[in-house]
Order: sequence, then C-alpha cells, then structure tokens
Amino acid sequence: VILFSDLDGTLLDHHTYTAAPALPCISQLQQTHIPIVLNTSKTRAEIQLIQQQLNLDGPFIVENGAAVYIPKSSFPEQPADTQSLGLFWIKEFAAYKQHILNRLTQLASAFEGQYRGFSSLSSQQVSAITGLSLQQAQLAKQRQYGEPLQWLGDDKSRTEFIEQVRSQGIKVQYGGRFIHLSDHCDKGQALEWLAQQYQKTNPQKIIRTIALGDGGNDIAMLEAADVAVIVRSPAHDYPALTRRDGIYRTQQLGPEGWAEAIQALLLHSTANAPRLHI
Ligand code: 2M8
Ligand code: MG
Ligand code: MG
Repeated sequence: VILFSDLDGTLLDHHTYTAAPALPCISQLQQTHIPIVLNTSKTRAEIQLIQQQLNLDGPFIVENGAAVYIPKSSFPEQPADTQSLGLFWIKEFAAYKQHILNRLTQLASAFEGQYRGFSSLSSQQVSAITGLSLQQAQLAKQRQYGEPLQWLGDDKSRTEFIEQVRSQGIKVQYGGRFIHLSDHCDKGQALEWLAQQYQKTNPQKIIRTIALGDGGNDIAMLEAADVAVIVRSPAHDYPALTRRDGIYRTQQLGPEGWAEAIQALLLHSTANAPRLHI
C-alpha cells in the first residue's frame, strides 16, 4: 500500500497548519514501511521543510501534480522520462508558470482589482491571508509551475474570469483558500505515474493506493486511488466524486480525520472485519 496525502485541510489543520493529531499514526505507518507521499498544492520548498518536520524522506508531488520529486536514494534506478537534478529524479507534468503569468497580464485590465495573484503579493500579505508564518509564506511564494489567486470580486465575475482563463488553455482548480491556475496537471495523474514506478520496482507485489484529501484540487487524486479518503473540512463541503465505492468520509476534521481514517482502514483493519479491503 502507498498512501498519497494532501496537506492543507487534510494532514494539516486548515487554520493552524499543525499535523500533531496525526503524528502517532504516521509513526505506526513508518514502522510498517508504508510510504507516505505528500501530494499537495504546496511548493517544493514548503514540502521539503514539512518532510523534515514529519521525518519523511521519500518521493513527493508538488504544486497540484505539476512535478514528482523522487530522491535518488529512495529508488533503485532512474525512472523513464525523468530528469536528474541534484539529489532527485524529477518527472514534470507542467510547464513553468511564466506562460500563465503572461496570459494573466492580457486579462488583467478586464478584471482589474478583482483578484490578487501570489506573484504580486508580498510574503507579508501571503502570511496575513493564510495564517502561515512569514518564513512559511516565503517558501509558499517560491512557485515554479502555478499561480494561486485570491478572488476579491463577486461570484458572477469569478465565473466569467474562470471561463476566460480556461478558454486560454489554463487549468483552474480550487484549493481551500485560493484559485490555482496551472498548466494541464493534476494530483491524480501524478499519483498514477508514481504508483506505476513503485509497481515496476516491485513486480512481485500488487501495489494499492490510498489517497486522502479535502478539496476540489484533490478530486482527480481521490478518483485515481484504489481507496479515497475525504477528510472533513471546516471551510467547505466534501468535494463531489463521481465514484461510488471505496470512499471513506471522515467525521473529524483535518489531521484528526486523517488519523481516524488511517486507523479504521489500515491499522485496526485486521482485528475485526475491515471497513474497506485494501
Ligand atoms: C495555497 O494552497 C492551499 C491549498 O488548499 C489553498 O489554495 O488554500 C498554496 O499557496 C500553498 O503553497 C500554501 O501553503 C497554502 C497556505 O494556506 O495556500
Ligand atoms: Mg487541502
Ligand atoms: Mg492542497
């Protein structure tokens, strides 16, 4: 089993960004050698800090499926279609953000004052909007692939804006607080690719995947996994999936919900009848 997890609102509390309630569960998973792959809209810089804090050192997925980072030490050989960069092999699914920023400039006058993009916000402003510390906000601003926007206008102009952005070939996904613009990548495609790489290196095992997420930008990942865990959010409804089975919806919020699901599905599932067979 490989676990793919979103961060904000899923493994991390929506407001305080703590993972504390899930830490005992993470140690138990580590003892059983179940890989935990962070699959998030956060940047490489943010994820590397969080991996250190959580004592994780395996592959991770950045900026809504834009790229998969595989530490060379964690995989026996270089996966096909990856680039070598320092200690990592990197599989990219998205172009760099500059073309999105160029297109946005063309739309800017029509929607003037209705949104604020990350690239034009200072770290102080990102910190004020999100509740991240100034240092965390600096890491969140180090974006390679996408541009998150804070929408300030009304719903009607938001719908018009999104239509126009989409007609320019830009992908639009919803995070907990921001509208994320990117090239055509999503967390599901990145999950599938990385699961295949694990499968290739372990041909004797059947690799199964569990994905945990709370928001719109997690839908593709939740659809792609063998088992989907939808973590309850204090900020919005459960995202709507088209799949009907293999879904666990948590009662508890954020990291408490994360631990609730992992306990039910993996750690306690051998004692009595498992809720879902993995
Ligand atoms: C942004 O991502 C979250 C994900 O749900 C959002 O859209 O609300 C990103 O900018 C990320 O890099 C940052 O850490 C996070 C902080 O809330 O916001
Ligand atoms: Mg989230
Ligand atoms: Mg996220």
